[in-house]
Amino acid sequence: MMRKQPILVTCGLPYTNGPCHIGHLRTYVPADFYVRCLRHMGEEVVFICGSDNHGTPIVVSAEEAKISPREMSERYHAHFAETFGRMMVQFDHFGMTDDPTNHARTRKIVSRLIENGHVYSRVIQQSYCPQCKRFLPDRYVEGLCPHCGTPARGDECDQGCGRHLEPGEIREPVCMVCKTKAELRDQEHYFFRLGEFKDFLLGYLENLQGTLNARNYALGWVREGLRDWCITRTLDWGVKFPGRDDLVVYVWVDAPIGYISFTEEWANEAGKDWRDLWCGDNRVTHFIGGDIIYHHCIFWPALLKGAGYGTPHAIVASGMVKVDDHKFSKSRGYVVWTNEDYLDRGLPADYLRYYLLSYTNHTKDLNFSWKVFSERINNELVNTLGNFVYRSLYFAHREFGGIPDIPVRPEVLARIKETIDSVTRAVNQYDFKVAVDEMMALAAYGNNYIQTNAPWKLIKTDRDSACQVIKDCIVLVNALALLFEPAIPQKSREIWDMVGNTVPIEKTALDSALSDLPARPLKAPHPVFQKLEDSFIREMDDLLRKRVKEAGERVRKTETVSIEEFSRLDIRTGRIVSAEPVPKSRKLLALQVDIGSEIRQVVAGIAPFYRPEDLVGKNVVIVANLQPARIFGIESRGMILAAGDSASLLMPFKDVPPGTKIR
Ligand code: B3M
Ligand code: ZN
Repeated sequence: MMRKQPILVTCGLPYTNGPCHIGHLRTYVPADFYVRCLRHMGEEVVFICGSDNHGTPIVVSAEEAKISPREMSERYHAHFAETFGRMMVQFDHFGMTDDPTNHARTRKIVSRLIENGHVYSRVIQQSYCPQCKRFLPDRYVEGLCPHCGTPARGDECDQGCGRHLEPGEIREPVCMVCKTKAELRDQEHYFFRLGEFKDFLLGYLENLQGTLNARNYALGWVREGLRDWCITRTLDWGVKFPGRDDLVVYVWVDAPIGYISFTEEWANEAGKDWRDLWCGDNRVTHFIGGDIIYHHCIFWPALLKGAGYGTPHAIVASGMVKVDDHKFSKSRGYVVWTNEDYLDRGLPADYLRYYLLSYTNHTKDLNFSWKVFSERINNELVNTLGNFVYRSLYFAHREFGGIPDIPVRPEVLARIKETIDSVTRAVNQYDFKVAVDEMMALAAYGNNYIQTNAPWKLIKTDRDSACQVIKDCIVLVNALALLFEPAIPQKSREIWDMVGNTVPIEKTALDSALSDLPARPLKAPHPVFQKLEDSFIREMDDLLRKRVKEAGERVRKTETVSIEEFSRLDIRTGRIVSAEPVPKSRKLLALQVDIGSEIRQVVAGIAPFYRPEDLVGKNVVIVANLQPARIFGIESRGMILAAGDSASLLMPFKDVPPGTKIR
């Protein structure tokens, strides 16, 4: 029989311009879980990742920090390598896209694309800042999405429809650095004939393995039609475009090529050939975030195909992260930092791994809240799994000095086999939640088994039966350690050691949990899982809330509105014709206001501060096109402007007729 190739698993490459957060972990933890599962299932797996060092986000951050992009990249590269280690996400190699291997591989692939006729040059109009005197690639420019009108950055409508934007497409471009209105200037750029790959992609995507969201989104986009893709940028930082020292390739060209380069680097170290993993009918499996499906399912396979390389076997795309039910956002404070907020506070990596894996299915949105986090950990890891493990081991040690000498009951092994089978099935379908839930269901079975058989009572009347129950429980504990290892590697290993195993847990096949355990003495066990205290969780929750509040204040201070946005407000002067208290309300007055074109009814919360008769005849300022609202059953169509807690009414300095526009 021909040996199958090793499976190559990769994770999307983190940009080296900011620290690791829960959004990163949403993809890396499941990938690491998958790799560990496959290894227990007897597969040979190579697990590769690296940092993404190019592109404007890094140049912009480096400029702000007054260091070179390379320095910035090395700093965050080291940070990610260390943080992944702390989270037990263990890559076989973690490279850098700015290292020589990737420069060489990228230039080779791009040259091959040129030779094969897939690249052409064209003069296009690109945003240029007359103030900074430079072209504005990607994140250097901000404006409005040409598709949906949402504020967007140069290469991506990240707040709106999520579409990739080509150079020159963004509307109302503004320089991100100095906020000057950008001009359009001619410049020669290179394009990849993506449109020619339509039929190839339709066929490829039909057979693409992985999660359905990746395949289906990509198929939809390909059917909508593909435009040629600009693959150069006017920038110093990056991989030089072959033959043009003034241009670099777009970061989304050399970043995925990093997957190949890092495999090369790993292979050189390990004495292997990278081609065995990439060529022909490969088993390359990319784990990515749901926001970069386009890049991985369309650009990337087309590039590989055009350059004569094998194409990926599977794309596994995760759902996005929410924090406290809000869209994940660093600038708005809805973020959990892996080190600062979590690991540095002494929280176990395994707890967060468990939460990330079991909260929801891999392709759905995952919500993080400290409250739900602590409930899940306390109920499941501490009370179900932890309790069962500790009670079993404690009893075995106290009554029998270790694993008792009696064969395990066959129905217990059969129950373990059921779990192994369903876990295997779920993992093969990238259904990591189902896999982890099956594991926890076995722990619940164990808990129930020990509870109903109550060996602590049984021992007084029937020592042999108690011995049997305890033996069964220890076999279950051992199986649980092995099964749970991919999810909670550190805790599992502690349990594994307490059961007296000497073979390393990572090197043990899942099927070994189907055999009985030999009798052996055990040391006294200790509880492996510690409960999360309410007071601690409240503290974490307060911290998050405080951060969101501060971020809100910061955003309000720095957020600007354009003159166009401002002019959408119809603000004008008005003269109060009458004022009446609103029945049953202590705060409200119903005002009739002459706004020039008509008399408007406006409800205002100013009753505590003014006597109605003092208001009549006064000139005020009103927002006339506010959406109408019903307040205490009375229609209010507009808003009177007032300052501060005592509602000091804004009034025109000089007398002007009602309806005068405020500008
Ligand atoms: N550096 C990060 C992202 O957009 C980006 C991934 C590259 S994967 C080749 O999620
Ligand atoms: Zn858009």
